Amino acid sequence: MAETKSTCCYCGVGCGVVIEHEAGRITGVRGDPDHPANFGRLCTKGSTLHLSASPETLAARALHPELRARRTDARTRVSWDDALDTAADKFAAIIAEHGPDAVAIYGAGQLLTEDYYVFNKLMKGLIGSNNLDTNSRLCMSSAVAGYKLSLGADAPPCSYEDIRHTEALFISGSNTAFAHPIAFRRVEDARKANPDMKLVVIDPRRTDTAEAADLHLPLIPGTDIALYNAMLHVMLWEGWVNRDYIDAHTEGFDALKKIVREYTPAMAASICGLDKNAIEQAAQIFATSKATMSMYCQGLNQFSFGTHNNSALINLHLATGQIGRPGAGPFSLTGQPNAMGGREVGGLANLLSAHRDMANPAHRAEVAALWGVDSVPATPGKSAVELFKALKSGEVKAVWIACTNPAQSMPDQALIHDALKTAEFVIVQEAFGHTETCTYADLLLPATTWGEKDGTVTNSERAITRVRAAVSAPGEARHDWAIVVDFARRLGTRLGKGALAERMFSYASPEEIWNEHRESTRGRDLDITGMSYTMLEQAGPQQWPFPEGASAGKVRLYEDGVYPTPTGRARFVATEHRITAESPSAHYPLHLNTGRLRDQWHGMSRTGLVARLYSHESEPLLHMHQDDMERRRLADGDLVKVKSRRGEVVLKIQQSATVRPGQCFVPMHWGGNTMGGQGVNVLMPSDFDPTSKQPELKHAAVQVEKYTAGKSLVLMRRSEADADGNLQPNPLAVMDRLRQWLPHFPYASLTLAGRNSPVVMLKARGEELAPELIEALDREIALDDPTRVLSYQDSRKDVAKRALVEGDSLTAVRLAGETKAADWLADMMVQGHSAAAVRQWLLAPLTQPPAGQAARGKVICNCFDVAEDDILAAFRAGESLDGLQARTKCGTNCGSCVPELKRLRQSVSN
Ligand SMILES: Nc1nc2c(c(=O)[nH]1)N[C@H]1C(S)=C(S)[C@@H](COP(=O)(O)OP(=O)(O)OC[C@H]3O[C@@H](n4cnc5c(=O)[nH]c(N)nc54)[C@H](O)[C@@H]3O)O[C@H]1N2
Ligand SMILES: Nc1nc2c(c(=O)[nH]1)N[C@H]1C(S)=C(S)[C@@H](COP(=O)(O)OP(=O)(O)OC[C@H]3O[C@@H](n4cnc5c(=O)[nH]c(N)nc54)[C@H](O)[C@@H]3O)O[C@H]1N2
Ligand code: SF4
Ligand SMILES: [Mo]
Repeated sequence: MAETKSTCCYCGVGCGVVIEHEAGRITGVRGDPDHPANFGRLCTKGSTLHLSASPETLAARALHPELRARRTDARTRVSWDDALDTAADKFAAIIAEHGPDAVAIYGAGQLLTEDYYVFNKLMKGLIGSNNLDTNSRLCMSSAVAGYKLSLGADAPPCSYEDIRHTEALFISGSNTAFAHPIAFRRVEDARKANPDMKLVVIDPRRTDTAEAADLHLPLIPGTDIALYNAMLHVMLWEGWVNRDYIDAHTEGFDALKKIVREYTPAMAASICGLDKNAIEQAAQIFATSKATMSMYCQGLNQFSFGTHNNSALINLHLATGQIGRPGAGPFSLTGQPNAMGGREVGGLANLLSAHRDMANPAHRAEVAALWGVDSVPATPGKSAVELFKALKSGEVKAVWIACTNPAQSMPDQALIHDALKTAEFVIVQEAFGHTETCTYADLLLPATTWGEKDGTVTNSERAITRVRAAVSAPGEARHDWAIVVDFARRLGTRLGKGALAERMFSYASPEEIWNEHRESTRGRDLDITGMSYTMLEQAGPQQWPFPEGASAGKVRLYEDGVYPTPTGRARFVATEHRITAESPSAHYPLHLNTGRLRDQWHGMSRTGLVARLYSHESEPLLHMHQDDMERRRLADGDLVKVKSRRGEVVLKIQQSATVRPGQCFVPMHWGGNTMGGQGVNVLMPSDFDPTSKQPELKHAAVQVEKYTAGKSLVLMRRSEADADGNLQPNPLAVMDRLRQWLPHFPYASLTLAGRNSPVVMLKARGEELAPELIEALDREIALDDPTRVLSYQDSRKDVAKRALVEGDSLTAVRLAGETKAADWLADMMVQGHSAAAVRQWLLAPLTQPPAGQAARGKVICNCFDVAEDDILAAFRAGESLDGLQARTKCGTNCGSCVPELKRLRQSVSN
């Protein structure tokens, strides 16, 4: 067995991993004990990375270039030469006829810095347009704009180490326990070491993060600015602001002071739906603790006033001098593993390389000189939402989408699907071939991914880490940077800039690209000229800035109180409360909030391949408060139609104490590949912040009503490992086949269950279930041979069951009509109960699970497979948390479920 050190490809914590591999196959993964982001720890997602690269996942990979000859044709396999020649021909023709702004690139914060760098250089340097945007627009652009507006540069001033030094931690709009779990492990450690440390959580939901807090402020969505302004009001009134700091290091305080005069705690309490005392208490903790730090994420960024959400919070740090010291400062948590790297190379439609300013002619000249071109364009390109609107209107004709899945993740999905249908030419560069966006690819380019790639990423705390390949590329997949370089040379020839393109894209390795990027940072705030690949390999990750001659990177910024603004002073921003793009109305009475699940990553192209990652929340669910459910006569597990002004989805409802009455929550992960319709993002508005252009993905006004139309259908197929350890049938191939049928149903949910012998599960509801439809679906899961299957049918009672028994195992089941026993049956299959145990049930008119038997419920501890029902039963029987952990080991490995275990323990003692 060999080992290769690399970085986790999920969140911006940026944990180091050791990839174990043998004979060209990834066999295991563990945390890198030497990596400063995680010191050996990994969360549920990181610790299952090897399962997302197991042999059967090849069925989900894009392995060969595929091209559609005409818009109406199916794609066929082509050579790389044909693929890239066609792409270059198309781009060149469109540029010749309509100009460089008629093409665009839409990338991602999951590309490596080297990939990003060449994409950016291709668009802004060779093609001569700024139409390069990325999914960071949906993610970090308000944080970027907020930092620049308030502090002068896009640089998070803190480090993870500050968590240990802080006396008061404000977590706002971040469910750190789920979304940055290893950072949250540090918060837990810090509180253990310092029991006086205060944790204040600002989130409309009572998340596991909020549950852990000393003070939780469950504000009405979109009201953060009112809250922070009121906190400043209290600080002024009580004399808690730091006058010396304000005078010495900031500007603009008086204008803000005038505004916050209006924001009395009473006024904010009514805007935010909070208790006035809680606002005063929060202000006191923030201002009077020795070191206050805030960590924040999408709950601030994803609003049409996201930039001011960020600045309003930073205002508090400036007013109290809680910045530039150990344990103090505004720490924006980065979402994706390399959104930071993207920001460094200038990978957005309004940014230039190395934090240069597009509007500044001197900066543009510097970049042009670095790249050896005459000039780079001055007008910002189209940001994400604008880009898809322009594709729809025909203003932009061709788009190259890489490493992101906009047909799932963008708001207003109807617009996105229309845009992709209308576009003249769509290139999708993807590692996995089954995403919603791949459906629209005229040209599909297979890319390598985690475990196969080589380069660097930067995490939330400005630390640059190496990403390394453990195995070679599968099929004909190629590295993202290499595809770009190959394309750029071909395009150059067609644009009559062949020699220039050869010069600009002469790289033979990612290191050569990185060295050029490094040079671009010389003298800038993020100067990394003191680093090298060799250093990163030998000494491990390094934080920027790290200029040539320095002996180490900077742990903390602005310690001297000097800011990268023209005056050297940080700026107070005059922030005012604004209303969300949509307000609840009589017709759409509920606030809809969206966010992350603990064990899934975005559109699930990778986590969705790993059965156990569904066990924490097994299907698309709308979380709603009991009062709102009662008012609508809804019971747990009912189907509901959720409707906004743009679209609707049908999914199951789950009663939840985490949301307040009047609000509901849906995880952002479910797209048209895992549910009926176009996924949850059909509901969300595409209104965006005027400065950051980040859309309001955290809020829509919706109505919710019970959905009863049609008849239910459930299909389940179990897989088992054969003698060689290969799953038969390959569950991912089964899923792929079933996926084709999702559009037939208003309600559908396609998921995996179990662990080592996974079960593919399709739940659906259709207007009518035509016998031909059921027959066709039966065929997909081997239920079509009447001599091999057990059947029971009673059409009067609306019961139809069919099952396949292989050996002693129940391996496939289809229920039509009454499907109440589906979860129990799935459990029986997952746990490998013998077919005999359910034979009698199958062959009788029974529709409910047998008395006393029910589905096992959600799995809390993924490492040791411990379910909620068992945990609650143990607590009710008087077992302590320590006792439970000693007996079942739950929560003792990755620790991701510890906050939830504590919450369950608490719920039983209450
Ligand atoms: N498990 C998992 N982890 C991930 C990811 C993933 O897909 N899965 N994705 C990564 C990425 S790219 C990102 S950007 C991060 C996102 O990380 P987070 O931003 O922490 O995650 P979210 O769940 O999107 O949203 C955070 C919280 O914002 C709250 N919120 C909603 N409205 C408001 C509001 O008006 N004010 C305040 N104060 N809070 C509000 C929501 O209730 C939610 O709990 O996660 C990263 N980590
Ligand atoms: N409602 C709602 N919507 C949201 C959000 C929300 O909170 N609420 N959050 C938003 C945020 S913060 C984000 S970051 C976005 C994320 O949205 P997306 O960017 O669409 O998310 P992913 O599913 O991670 O897409 C990455 C794609 O790249 C592919 N891939 C993986 N590795 C590689 C590689 O090495 N090369 C290439 N070429 N492809 C690769 C993956 O298979 C996957 O399909 O979603 C946004 N959408
Ligand atoms: S916290 Fe989890 S998902 Fe994020 S980098 Fe670490 S292991 Fe990966
Ligand atoms: Mo993100």
